[in-house]
Amino acid sequence: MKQFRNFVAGEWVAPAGGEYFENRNPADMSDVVGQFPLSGAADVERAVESAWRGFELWRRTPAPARGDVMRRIGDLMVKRKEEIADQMTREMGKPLTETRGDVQEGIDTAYYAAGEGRRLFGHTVPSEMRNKWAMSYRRPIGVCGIITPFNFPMAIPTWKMFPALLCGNACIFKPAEDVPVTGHMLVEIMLEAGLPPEVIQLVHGVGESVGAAIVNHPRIPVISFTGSTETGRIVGEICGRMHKRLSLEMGGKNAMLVFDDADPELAIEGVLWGAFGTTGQRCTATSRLIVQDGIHDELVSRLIDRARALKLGDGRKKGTDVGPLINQNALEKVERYIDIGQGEGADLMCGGQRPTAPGTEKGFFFEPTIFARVRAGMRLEQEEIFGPVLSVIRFQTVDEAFAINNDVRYGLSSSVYTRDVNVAMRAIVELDNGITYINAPTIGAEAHLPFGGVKQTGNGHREGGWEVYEFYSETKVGYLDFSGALQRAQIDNYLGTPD
Ligand code: UN1
Repeated sequence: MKQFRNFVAGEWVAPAGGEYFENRNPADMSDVVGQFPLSGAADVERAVESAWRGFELWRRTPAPARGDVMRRIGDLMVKRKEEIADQMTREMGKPLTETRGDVQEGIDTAYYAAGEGRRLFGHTVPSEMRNKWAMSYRRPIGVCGIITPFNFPMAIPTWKMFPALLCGNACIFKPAEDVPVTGHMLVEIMLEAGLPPEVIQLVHGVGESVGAAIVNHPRIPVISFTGSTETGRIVGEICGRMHKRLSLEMGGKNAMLVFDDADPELAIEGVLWGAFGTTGQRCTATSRLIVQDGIHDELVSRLIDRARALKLGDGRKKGTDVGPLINQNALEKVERYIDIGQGEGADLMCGGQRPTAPGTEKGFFFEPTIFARVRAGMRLEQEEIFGPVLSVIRFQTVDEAFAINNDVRYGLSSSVYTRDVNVAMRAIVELDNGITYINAPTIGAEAHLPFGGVKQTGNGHREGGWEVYEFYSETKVGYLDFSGALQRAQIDNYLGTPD
């Protein structure tokens, strides 16, 4: 069986403690993908030492040259797209169409970063004084700790690392322990593209040891974390105490609002993709379907038929619509919510159990599940499940629908199906989410726009687009006085002072 290594201090190395964990295929637990380092604080320590050396070199590399490395990374990802998608499906479970999309999101992010190497704009602004200029530019910060989840094994690490690197920082990367192969391939590609070795450090392992060592390390001033709101809160507390710069991307309880005037077929296609794509394991997944009275019964009955017809199975096999959940814990969590929903009096319309179809017995499969007659305020309607479970809620008026959407502690994405432009525009303005889609599902953010949510989904930062470059750099201001005289800001009356 293949034994993988960390990449620390410029070489592929075994973990200091010599321990390994197994990575298995969630669609077939008898398939072992490989053994990966179960690293600890000593490995992180070596990585930090080396990353600061890498930083000293990399920060002096001009941004356009750093951008060239990003472009070559993108080119290599294009070349290896099929191979990466195949291995990603093997370790993570989602169908190949989705893992190809995940790699594509990384490619898009690489090329965006390549272009940013020739922008990375600062400002030149007028000074209060004559013969004086004022300008700002962007400086790198240092070593960034990058802690990523299992559900987008390529896209999310690239969202974080490519902007961090383009800005001139070094990265210590801990991929989720469920998806270490994709992380390994990404680092291989970065090195082949010409990234100086000490600029990237890959430390495999679990959150409790490697993640905690990164977050608590005094010489890692920047942390970017995507994961649960519960873990994010702990990370936030530590980073707050240690004065670290932190970007958090956490839970969601995203809703699709369907109004009576919507095209029902379009809405059904959208909700099937939003709720059951990636087996519901996206922070952007549609977990609430809020439907207006007039269209409710027809929409729900057609939707149930369509959900029942989705084909569960190995994501590497043709015809599979929905793959497995990531692991036993995820499966048990979904099962708990089936009990919770039934206990709260919601109607289980389809799914609600593990499938019995041949080919699903060795993996963490769960049937696409729909609950109807869910009422706002139920736990089923409020809490993130991260699985293929959709709750349907009925509404009468626009105000009521908007209030239900907004009355959760999360605020990542929302989606509205209507032909009424006034309702659509009101939704963009009034829904408390980082992203609102009109006539499209809650998933599918594009790499060149800011991605993130309000309330307990995040902490105010965005990934993607132009905004993420602010997070990974520090603004420095330069004043240049070429008057040859002492000019005093705020003191001299520049309007009335004669030459
Ligand atoms: C996530 O679920 O953490 O918008 C990210 C989307 C994808 C990214 C999801 N582009 O659904």
